[in-house]
Amino acid sequence: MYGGGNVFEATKFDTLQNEDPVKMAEFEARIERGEKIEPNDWMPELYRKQLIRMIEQHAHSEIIGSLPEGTWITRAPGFRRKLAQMAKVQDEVGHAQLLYSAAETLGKSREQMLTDLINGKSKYSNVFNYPAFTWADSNIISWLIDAGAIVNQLANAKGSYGPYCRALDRICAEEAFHLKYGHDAVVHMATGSAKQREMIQAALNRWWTPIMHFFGPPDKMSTHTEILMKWKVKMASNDDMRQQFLDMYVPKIWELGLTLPDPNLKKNAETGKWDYTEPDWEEFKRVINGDGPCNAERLAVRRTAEERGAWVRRALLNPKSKYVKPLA
Ligand code: FAQ
Repeated sequence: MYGGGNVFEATKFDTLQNEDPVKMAEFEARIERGEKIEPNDWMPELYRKQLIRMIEQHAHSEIIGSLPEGTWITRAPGFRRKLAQMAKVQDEVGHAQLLYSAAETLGKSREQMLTDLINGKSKYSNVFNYPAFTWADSNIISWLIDAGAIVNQLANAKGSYGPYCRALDRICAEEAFHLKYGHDAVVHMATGSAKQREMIQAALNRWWTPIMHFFGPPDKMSTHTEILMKWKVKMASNDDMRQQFLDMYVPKIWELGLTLPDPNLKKNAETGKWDYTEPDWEEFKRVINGDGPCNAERLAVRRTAEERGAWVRRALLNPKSKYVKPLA
């Protein structure tokens, strides 16, 4: 039943008992028929709050997610890779803009969302709280984190909330380039010198647990999946997305002669699903609640960016500023 567990210190919301049952039935019938819900349409408060929570976290993940790869722009090997890395990071920040706009249609201001991020009130993806020690770490992010993001986003782009789905469609188009870029970079290292192979293998070992965590807690521990799937916000459960990722990418990783740090990882012939060792969910819990290796550093960088950009926002909002054209 929705709202039961609080395993991961998940956000608690009110139930649906105050909603008008007639409107509620119409709303759910529309979703059942596959119609899109648009910002001015009637929606239960819980749908609104859940969407704000999820889209906002997604937007934060994009801007915070640009930080580990961003630090590699100046150190990327060669001018071509520097340019590509810069373009990718710029795209991720652009995705955040699209997502903040989608979340704003539900009534929460961008300022409030950013305030909640830098005060540590809002979550963002676990993976971006880990360091990118080497260029190989950056490549693993570009390939496999983007791959995970695409599995999630392609599914959810077919969901029920119009503005979020349209943002996801645009994001997926760009992510497809990121995936090729990341794959190319990993292939380059995996087929390079012994040192390059060693670096990419070490990075893969470091990132495997965070990647397994990326799709969220196992379904039996997930707080929001039931209601989000009922309302077609999430189009597959956490475990199903994780399985889909394993299906698509484990063979590609093995093809490169790389190994994965889980001796139990194998496709089960009977179930058709991947067996794996449960990643440490206590670690996941700590990381998403602020106590990962880089949480403090990531938020400090974001805070500095807010402070440094404050004068631009002030100038834009000042009607007397010579940089601001009055609205026609
Ligand atoms: N990290 O009940 P559930 C990217 C939290 S974009 C942190 O299962 P839900 C692009 C969850 O919020 C990556 N927290 O939650 C890129 C909840 O806490 P709350 C981001 C997590 O919502 C690539 C609690 O645990 N993508 O990478 C995580 O049903 C490369 C209970 O969990 C999205 O945000 C996690 N991994 O399912 C950028 C996609 N998992 O909020 C740069 C949209 C769970 O109650 C470089 N979001 N939690 O306090 C979703 O699809 C869903 O929100 C899930 C989680 C699947 C992430």
